[in-house]
Amino acid sequence: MSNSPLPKLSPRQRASHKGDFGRVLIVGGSKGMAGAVALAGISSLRMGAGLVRLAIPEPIANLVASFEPSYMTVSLPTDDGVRGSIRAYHELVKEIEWADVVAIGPGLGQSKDLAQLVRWLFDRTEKPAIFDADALNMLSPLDLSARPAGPRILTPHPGELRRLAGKPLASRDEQIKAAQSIAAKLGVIVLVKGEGTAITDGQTTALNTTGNPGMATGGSGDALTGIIAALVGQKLSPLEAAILGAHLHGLAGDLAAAELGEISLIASDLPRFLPRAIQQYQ
Ligand code: NPW
Ligand code: AMP
Ligand code: MG
Repeated sequence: MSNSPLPKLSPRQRASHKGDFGRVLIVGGSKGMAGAVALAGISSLRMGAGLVRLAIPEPIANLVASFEPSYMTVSLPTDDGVRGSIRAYHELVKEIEWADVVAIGPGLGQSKDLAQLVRWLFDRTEKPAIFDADALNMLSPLDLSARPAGPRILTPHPGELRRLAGKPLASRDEQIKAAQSIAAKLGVIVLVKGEGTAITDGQTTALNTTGNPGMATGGSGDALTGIIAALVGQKLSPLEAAILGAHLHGLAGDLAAAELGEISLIASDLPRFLPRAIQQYQ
């Protein structure tokens, strides 16, 4: 394990504009899980993304748009069969062309058609992409025979990692070894969540030191996805983005817990406290 100094974010040039800070596309959301994709989007904006667009299913599009005026939304046809999926695929290709970085998974739900979309995105897009939550479940068990076409960050919690690996991983040590093996074989970054989140590219493994059990609450991980996407959009390498993202996400959680207590901390507190975490880190 190695813990090098934290990656730096360059100060903004006075004449910079939103196009300089990354176009982030987040694909997720489903009926009953509209909040997950919104949390990812808000967190991405708070982490400095220049533009954030959420690609969400038609039936929840207005609801998600109403949560926050600062992100954009595009509604995807629902995947009620092959036809819906093909239309969704075409829509998504257009959006990916627009984006500098894609994140997929928060609140996405699972279906056969969606699984095809996720698989295609993982294998084929050359854009950097973050895979979380249901997107990871739909890649499980992970095929380790071919490397993806672009940079990838996978952010499983231990349950998702177990599904990815396709076998039980009882100890933290086993989890980290499995993550290192996946990272080395596929040339990807794997971030294993939990107390002491581990981030590995297969060669080096960093352990995060921020965060607290108050963050064991629904939606915490969805915020992390948005944060990491924003950092990739601001041109950190995937490994740097995952390391700094985990640090700032945990620090936001620590600042929130100091004010609100671990018991009352909820996921939407994370983007609210993220600005203070960023200021403290800088
Ligand atoms: P067990 O019980 O050990 O067998 P899931 P999720 C395991 C969305 N959300 N250590 C554990 O399995 C997400 O974005 C939406 C060990 C547990 O039963 C996803 O799209 C929200 N095991 C979707 O919900 C807020 C662990 O996995 C199972 C573990 C499902 O995501 C909530 C649960 O994991 C949520 O984020 C650990 N640390 N953690 C919203 N507001 O819209 C989990 N497990 O089945 O992958 O469910 O993580 O809730
Ligand atoms: P998820 O399960 O996807 O919602 O992700 C939960 C997030 O909260 C991850 O970033 C975890 O690292 C963090 N988290 C959950 N429990 C703890 C804990 N006990 N200590 C530190 N961080 C935690
Ligand atoms: Mg999660």
